[in-house]
Amino acid sequence: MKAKVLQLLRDHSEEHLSGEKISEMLGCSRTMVWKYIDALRKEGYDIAAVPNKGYRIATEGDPLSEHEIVSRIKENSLFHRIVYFDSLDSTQTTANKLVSEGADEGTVVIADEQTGGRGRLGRKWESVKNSGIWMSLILRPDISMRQAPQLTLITAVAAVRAVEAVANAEVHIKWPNDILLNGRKIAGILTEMQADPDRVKSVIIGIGLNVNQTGFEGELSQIATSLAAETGRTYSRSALIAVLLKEFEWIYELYLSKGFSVIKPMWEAHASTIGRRITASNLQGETTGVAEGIDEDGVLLLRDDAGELRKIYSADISFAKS
Ligand code: BTX
Repeated sequence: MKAKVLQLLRDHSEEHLSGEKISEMLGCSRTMVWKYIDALRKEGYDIAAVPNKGYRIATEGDPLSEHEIVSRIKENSLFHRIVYFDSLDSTQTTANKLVSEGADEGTVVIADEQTGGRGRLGRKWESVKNSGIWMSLILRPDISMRQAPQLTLITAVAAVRAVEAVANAEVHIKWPNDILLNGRKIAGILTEMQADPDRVKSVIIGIGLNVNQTGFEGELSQIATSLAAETGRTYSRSALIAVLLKEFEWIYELYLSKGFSVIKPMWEAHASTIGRRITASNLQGETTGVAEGIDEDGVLLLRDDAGELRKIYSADISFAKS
C-alpha cells in the first residue's frame, strides 16, 4: 500500500492531492493514508502538506526500498516479487537460496550494497552503497542447457536499451557480458543456472550497473565508469530498474516465443566486438583474430590468424592491434 501511495503522489507531482482523494482512490481510511505519508516522510521523502489542498511530493533524490521499486513497476509484470535488502553479501547467493526454497519465475533480489558482490570465475564485483544497481533475476525458462548462455545476451540487450532510454547515451556490448560506455565498463552480467542433465531448472541473472558513482579507485579507475561520471548528472536507480525490467520482460517473452534468431540482430546492432580484431582468453589459452559474429546459439565466431573459424563458448575478450 505504501508503494501505491507513493505512485499516486508521483503521478500527481504537479498538483496537490487531498487525503480524502487518496483514501477514495486506494479504498482505505484517511488515517491510514496519513500513516503511510508519515512513514514515507520518516524514510526521507519530502512530502509537503498544504491545508485545504493536500499532499504533494517534491523532486526526489535516489531512495531505494521495496515500495520505491514496486511503485514504479507496472501491474501484471513478470517481475511480481521484489525482495530488497539494504546490504547483502551477494544478491546471487540470496537468489540461489530463494530458488532452493522454490521461489518462482519473476522474483527479483535487489540490494543497495553488496559486501561480496561477484563476477565470473570468482572475481570481485565492487558494489558500494547508494551508487549502483545490484540485482538478480530468478527465471524458470523451458530451455536446454545449450541455450542458457543466450540469456546473458538478452540481458545485455535489455540493459543497453534501458541505459540508452534513460541517459540518452550510446552504449555497447562487449561479448559476452560487458556493457561499455565510452570504452569503459558500466555494467556486467553474471548468469548462473541450476539444471538437470538435459533441461534448465532455473536461471539466476545477476546484473551490476554503475549509476551514480563519481569515480573509481585503484585498478577500476582505468576500466570502470558510471552513468553519472559519463553524463554529468545523477539518476533515480529505482526508475532505471523499472525500465530495465520492462525492457527485459518483452525481449525475454519474444525470445521464448520466437527463439534467439529474433534477438540476434538486436544484439548485433549494439555489439562493439563484431568486425574487430580481438584476443579471446579462456582455459584453453589465447586466440587472436577477427570476430565475425555470433551464431544462432549466441556462440562467438572468431576467424583466427591461420584463417580457421573458431567457436568461442566462453572467454574474456580484449581488443587486439590490427
Ligand atoms: P566479470 O568477471 O566479467 O567482471 C569482473 C571484473 O570487472 C573484475 O575483475 C574487475 O576488473 C571489474 N569490476 C569489478 N567491479 C566493477 C564495477 N563495479 N564496475 C566495472 N567493473 C568492475 C561481471 O563479471 C559480472 C558482474 C555481475 C555483478 C552482479 S551485481 C548483482 C549480482 N550479484 C553478484 O554478486 N554479482 C551480480
